[in-house]
This record gives sequence, structure tokens and C-alpha cells, in this order.
Amino acid sequence: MPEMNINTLIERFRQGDMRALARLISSLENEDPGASQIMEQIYSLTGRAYVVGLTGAPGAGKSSLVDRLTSLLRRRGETVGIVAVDPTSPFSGGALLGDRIRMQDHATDRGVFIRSMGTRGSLGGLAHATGEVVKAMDAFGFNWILIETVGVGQAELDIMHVADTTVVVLTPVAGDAIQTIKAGIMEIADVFVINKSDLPGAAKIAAEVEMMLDMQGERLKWRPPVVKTSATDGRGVDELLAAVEKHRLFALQNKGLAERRWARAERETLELVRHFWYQALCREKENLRPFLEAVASGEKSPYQGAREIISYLLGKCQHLV
Ligand SMILES: Nc1nc2c(ncn2[C@@H]2O[C@H](COP(=O)(O)OP(=O)(O)O)[C@@H](O)[C@H]2O)c(=O)[nH]1
Ligand SMILES: [Mg+2]
Repeated sequence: MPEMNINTLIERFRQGDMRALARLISSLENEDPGASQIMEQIYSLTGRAYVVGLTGAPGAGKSSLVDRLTSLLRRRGETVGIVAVDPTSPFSGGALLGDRIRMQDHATDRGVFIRSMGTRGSLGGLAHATGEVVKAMDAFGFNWILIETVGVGQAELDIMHVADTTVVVLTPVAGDAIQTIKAGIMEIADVFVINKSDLPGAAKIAAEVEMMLDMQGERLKWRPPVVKTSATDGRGVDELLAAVEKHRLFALQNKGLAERRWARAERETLELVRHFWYQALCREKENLRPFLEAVASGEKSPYQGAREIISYLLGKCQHLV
């Protein structure tokens, strides 16, 4: 990590220096070797923020809703970290996608921190980096973290595992709801929003979603509320926040939150195991030649070779991470 050493960065981060947070986030995105060292040191500060994910088709109004929710939360004295993930966007690294103008009100507010994550990294890597960025914001002390992502593929859905409450944003635009159902994002919804409810057809979409939920019947422990909003004039945004808080309460009372956090701990930790293991493998690549040559020459089978490589790496275990 150039220019600022790790200890200085952590020190400034703990003091609430937003530039230190920004620097850490860039390091996480770039997978700088120092970044996981920092995360390890600040990990004990995480787990306090409430994380809300908003997902939906491009143009559904996610950014507009995030903007409205942020204003609402700020009026209550809450601080808000925002992560906008759009792998389809050509912008990255701090650029605010198409949201620059609308988010300007918040840009000078010290209770709000906005970060865009664009084309950098592979999709799988993007989901991983997003999880870490959310943790960094959590450790920094934001009360709420809002994640916006287009629900176009599995990687974007993976990002939603980070959220305590997932909001799926639909609109009356033709075909939208059907596409969303196909994309498999209906299952991850804790709250449904029908945004652009100022346009015709909102009631019909809401009814379709309710009908779909009816078909699930008693199997649903939590029936996701369907909230109609109009982000452009702010209508329904209070109700949206109320629905999120209702889900938060439900999850707390029904151990849903504990279950989610357990699943997350499992996923995160095992993913780190894979990550460190893979790094070790790459680092040791040269030393693995003899094993690979034995396989190439037919002296050993790949199975035997793989088992021997694992033994070899385990022997080097203390240097793995
Ligand atoms: N009529 C109407 N337009 C909206 C509403 N919410 C957002 N929009 C417009 O839809 C477009 C896309 O909004 P944006 O928030 O950027 O969507 P995102 O791509 O999901 O983040 C913008 O031109 C918004 O002004 C709404 O409730 N009603
Ligand atoms: Mg957007």
C-alpha cells in the first residue's frame, strides 16, 4: 500500500477520517495485499450497521429510492453508507454512475458516504469486494448501509447475501415483473417495491406479486410486504422504510437475523480459506513443478499428484496466510 503505511491508515480510520475509509476501499477493490491485514484489524468494529440491499432492473429507480431513503434516515439523525454496484457501468472507483446530480445534496454531508463499484474485478470478485467494502463502512461506524445493484446475474444476487433486508424493486414497465421472476430474484425479496407507481399499471403489478405470494401460502415464515412508491416525488418512501424496519424486527424476534449472520459467517470464512489456499498455491507454483512433472511423465496419476501437493502445502502451512 503506497504513500500511507498500514498503521497510519488504521489510526486515521479509527479517528473517523473519511479519506482513510476511501483509501481502504480502493485497496480492497484492488486486492492490495495490505487490505486483508487492515480488515483483520478492524473486524471487531463490524456488526453494528443495518444493511439493506436494493436490487432490480436498470432504470427501476433504485438510485432514486436510495437517495430518498438516505434523506429520510438523515432526518432521523442516522448516518448512511451507500454502495452502488453496477458492473454494466463504464464508471468505477468513486464515480457516481448516473447519480451524481441527485446525490449532490448528500455529497457535502459528513453523515453520508457514497461509493460506486463498477467494472473493476471479475463478477465473483466484485461480490467479494462489495462484502468487504460494506464491512469497512460498518466498522467506520455508519448506522445504515444501503447497497444498490442491478439484479442481472448470479454475481449480483450474491451481493445480496450481504444484506440484512433485501428489497426487490419492480416497476409497472411492461415485462419487468415477469423478467424479474425469471431471473430468480423473487426468492430473495424480504420487501417488494413497486416503484414508479405514479405511472399506470402499478396496481396490476402489485396484485400480480401478491398473487404469487398467495401461491406460496403458509410456507412463507415472512410474507414480504408489497409497497408502492414514487421515488420522484417521494410518495411511499416512509412506508418502504417502515416495511424494512418491520422485517428487521421480525428477523430479530425469529432468529432470522442470527441465522443469516451464521450463514454469512460460514460463507465468508470458507471463502477466505479458499482465497488464502489459492494464493498459497499460486505462490508455491514453482515448487510444485516436480509433482507436476511426475504426473506429466505418467509416473503418477493426477490424483496422487494432487494429494502430494496438498501434503506439501500443509507442511508449509504456517506460511500460507
Ligand atoms: N415516473 C417515475 N420515474 C422515476 C421514478 N423513480 C425513478 N424514476 C426515473 O427513472 C429513471 C431511472 O432512475 P434511477 O434511480 O437512476 O434508476 P436505477 O437505474 O434503478 O438506479 C430516472 O430518470 C428517474 O428519474 C418514479 O417513481 N416515477
Ligand atoms: Mg442506479
